Amino acid sequence: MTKRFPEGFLWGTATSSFQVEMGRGSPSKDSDWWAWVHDDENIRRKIVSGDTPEDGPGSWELYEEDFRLAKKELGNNAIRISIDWARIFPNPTTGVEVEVTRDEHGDVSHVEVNEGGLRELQGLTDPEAVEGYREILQEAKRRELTVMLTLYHWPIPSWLHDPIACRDDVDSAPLRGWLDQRTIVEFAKYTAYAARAFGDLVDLYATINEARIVGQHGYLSDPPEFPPGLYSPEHFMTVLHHLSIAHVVSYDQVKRWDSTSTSDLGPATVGVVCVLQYFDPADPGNPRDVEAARFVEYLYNEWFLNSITKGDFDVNLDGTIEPHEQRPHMVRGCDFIGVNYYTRWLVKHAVKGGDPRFDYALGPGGGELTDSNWDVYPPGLRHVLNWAYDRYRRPIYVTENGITDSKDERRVGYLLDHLGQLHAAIEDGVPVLGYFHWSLMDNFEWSDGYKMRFGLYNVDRETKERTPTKAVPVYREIASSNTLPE
Ligand code: PNW
Repeated sequence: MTKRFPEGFLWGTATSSFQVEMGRGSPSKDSDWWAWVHDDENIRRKIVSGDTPEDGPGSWELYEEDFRLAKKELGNNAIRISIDWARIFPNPTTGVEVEVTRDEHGDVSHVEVNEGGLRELQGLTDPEAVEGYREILQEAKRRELTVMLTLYHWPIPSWLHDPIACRDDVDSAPLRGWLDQRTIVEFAKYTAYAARAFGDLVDLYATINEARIVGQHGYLSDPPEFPPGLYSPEHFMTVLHHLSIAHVVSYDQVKRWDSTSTSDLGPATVGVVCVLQYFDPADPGNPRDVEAARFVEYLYNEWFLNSITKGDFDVNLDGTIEPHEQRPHMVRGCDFIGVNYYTRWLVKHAVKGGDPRFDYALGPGGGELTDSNWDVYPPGLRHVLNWAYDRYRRPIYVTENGITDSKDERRVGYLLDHLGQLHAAIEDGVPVLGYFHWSLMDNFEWSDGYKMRFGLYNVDRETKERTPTKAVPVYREIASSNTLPE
């Protein structure tokens, strides 16, 4: 039977600014991620690959070509991109006065940005960056692509985070990024400004991309991987908690400062993007593995969504919400959940020597492995979609899903199998409204650099030429017919 998708289903691809923009035009150098991937010691210790984003696909200038591919070659009706906070505000916004409300726990609970503040912020932007993003977004609209804009897809300005100083001695580092609630206040200013400056061109906003990965790979990774390369359950929890608050305050800003409607989706639809994974115990017969897998699922898939949708801030991670952990005042909204799904992980008990609940290690599942050693497990997508809808009752977009496949042998199968599972989830009753494949083209895969090729199009590092992989005609057929082949 032909599998048809609901009318109006969004078909797209996803990218992020730091991963695709550079390579043509002015680079964005004033971020923690820039510092991290250029740091000699990180390169020497192989924490990062040594590849750098200035060799990227160059979308800062080649965006017209990208959107042409998306619309004409892939038959897509949507696109997910991000804007780079550090490019827009290379200099501090800390001097702009706003009213900050804190709750009885001392946490930021609201940031009030006024018209005067927005004018001041405007004066602090890099005008070339703002103009550049307006042109990019205008081009997407001209191509009649529904735009999902991610506000935070990982780099933060250098004036808020010195990841090298934090790596070397986090306690004495002055610029501590998401460990510090000052970053939340500045994020509120940036998102208020972005909603005002770009709102007439944006259909859907994602406040934050994968809070958990920012925490896990930055603060719970051994060996180090993402900035600032620490292993500390305590810092991990602080960062997750602060990213929850960052969602909350930025949700307020976008709702307040973007009142224009660009499509029949209505003004300012604001959600969040989470990576949800399928976790299994490495040995289902070993109670410690079973317990570890349960804890990891709670911590990695559930904690953040519970905080922003229910106000459940389970600070002590015991799975029950005591009165001081109930924070209904933090529930502002989350209009959709963006689900990034790639793989399944096996969880094994492994002693780390700190908080015993964090005594675990993750390994790939038992299926065939991709270039990144991630296991291909399509049923996990149907599982996490049902899981997210059962718990949170929000419309869902699959905001990322894709495979590293340098030989171009398995992307077609990966795509078809995952879309089959997505369709099954819709038949289960899950309101999935769109699918964004990661990624439109090969790009800068963070600490792994260019070796990991997620693109539907391969990119030549020198000429920037985009060459289709075998999945391009397949995805075009699906997107333009809104059906999955038999
Ligand atoms: C996502 N994991 O990150 C990001 O949103 C993208 O920027 C990135 O390029 C893409 O997925 C591919 O990695 C992830 O360890 C990073 O399971 C790590 C994991 C998952 C997603």
